[in-house]
This record gives sequence, structure tokens and C-alpha cells, in this order.
Amino acid sequence: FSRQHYKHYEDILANMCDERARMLQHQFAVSINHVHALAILVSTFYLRTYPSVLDQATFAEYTARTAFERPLMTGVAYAHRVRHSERDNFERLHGWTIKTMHSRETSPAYDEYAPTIFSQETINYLVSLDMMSGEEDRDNIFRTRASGKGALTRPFRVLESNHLGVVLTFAVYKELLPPEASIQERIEATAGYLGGAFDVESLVENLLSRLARSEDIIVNVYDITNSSEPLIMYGPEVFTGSTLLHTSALDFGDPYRKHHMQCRLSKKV
Ligand code: WA2
Repeated sequence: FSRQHYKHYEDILANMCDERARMLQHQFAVSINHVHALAILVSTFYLRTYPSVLDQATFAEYTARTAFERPLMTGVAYAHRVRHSERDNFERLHGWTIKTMHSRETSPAYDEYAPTIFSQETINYLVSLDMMSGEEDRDNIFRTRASGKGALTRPFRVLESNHLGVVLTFAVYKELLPPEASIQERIEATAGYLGGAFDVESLVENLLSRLARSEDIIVNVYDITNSSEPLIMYGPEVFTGSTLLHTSALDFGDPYRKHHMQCRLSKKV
């Protein structure tokens, strides 16, 4: 490897990796903005109109028709906040019992639940599941309702597809909160949670494979929130012998999470 050859390949790799990082970051950003807008739509038309003008059919139609705004997401859904004291009435009203995510059995008693009541058709298996019964979703729910900002989970295998992905959650408040509202006021005003899953495994693959020369580069994305334990979010992970490595920064908008992309030239070049 002559020195100037090495420099030439380093520059090619850096440009290809930075371009892919920018594309991925942009797709996340536009999707996150639209999920935030959906949270406001639910607050406006479901919680602040009486009688409510939003129901499952309307939610399913609207989210299906606006799916193009949320690339990389398999679907979005709305989970309502139900306190234990409201559970009997809630279950009678909806005609089903609140179920735990993994056993699909009727949930044992908890202080509060987050059963999905509206969902895009693509993920309608979430309806009636208590989203607080999954650790990743529950952590998101606690963080987003306290901050009022969107929350991203660490990468994990999402329901049904079992693909590696991350979940985005926005709290939906029952009234307009002033920006200086306290954490306690935000928690009290929480009416539900709007979110969905980024199917990183298949939709990021789909995005990257459409790029030029995608066969010449190996891309991995990591959640490096805990720098001593990087979590793989996308990619083959196993690296062929290629020594050249480029790291591109990623910002998915949740200050609690840190990510980066690492690229190598595939051995063909
Ligand atoms: N959405 C889609 N697939 C999932 C998932 C999820 N969470 N969790 C595991 N697999 C109603 O609480 C926000 C988003 C659920 C929304």
C-alpha cells in the first residue's frame, strides 16, 4: 500500500461514510418531527375536542396516508395512560382487557398502564397491549413524559418482526403546558403516548443498498450511549480483514442517546 494510495482510499471511505451518516440522520429527523406532529394531532382532536373526533378508523386512515412522512418507521400508534383506579371502566368501555406485551395475557395489577388504543394498520397487533410492560418502551415513557421531548430506546428486537430497531415515543399532554412547566406538572398532565418503531434492520438496509457503490462499503451503526459497551444498531458487525476504518458522527435528536456510524471498505476494492 503506497502512502498516497492509502490517503486516496481514506478520503473515499470518509466521503462515503459521512454521506451515509447524513442521509440516515436526515431520515430520522424528518420522521421524528412527524411523530411529534402526530402527538399534537392526537392531543388536539382526541383529547381537546368533546365528543372526540378521533377514533381508530380515522387514526388508521390518517397514519396510512401520511406514512411517506415517516420513512424508516414500520408504523405509529397511540397508547392511552390508564391509572389502576380507571382500569375497570376503561376495559368495559373498550370491550377488552389490558394485556402484557410478551405473554399477551391479561395484565396483573399495576399503578398505571399504557394500553395501545389507536394504531396504524401495519402494527395493529399493539392494540390492547400495555406498552409499559416492555422495559424499553417503559423507559421511553418515563423519559418523554417528564421532558416533553421525544425519547429513543436503545436498539432491541421489536415485536412481531423481531427485527433490530429502536422505538420513538412522544408524550401526549391533556392540556397546553407552558415551556417552563415542572417535571411533576408534565407527569400529571400526561394523557398518553404516541410512538412507533424504526425497523432499522430492514429499512436502513433498504436505504443504504440503493446508494451507489454500496457493495464497496461495510456500514455499522452503534448506540454508544454507554461508551464502554457499544450496542450494535445496524450492520453485519463481523468485519472482514480490511484495516481502513472511518467513524462518522450521528445525532438522532435525543440528547440522552449517543450514536455513531463506522465504515470499512469491503475487501473487494
Ligand atoms: N411500536 C412498534 N413496535 C414495537 C414497539 C412500539 N412502541 N415496542 C416493541 N415493538 C404506542 O408507546 C408508544 C411504540 C408504542 C407507542
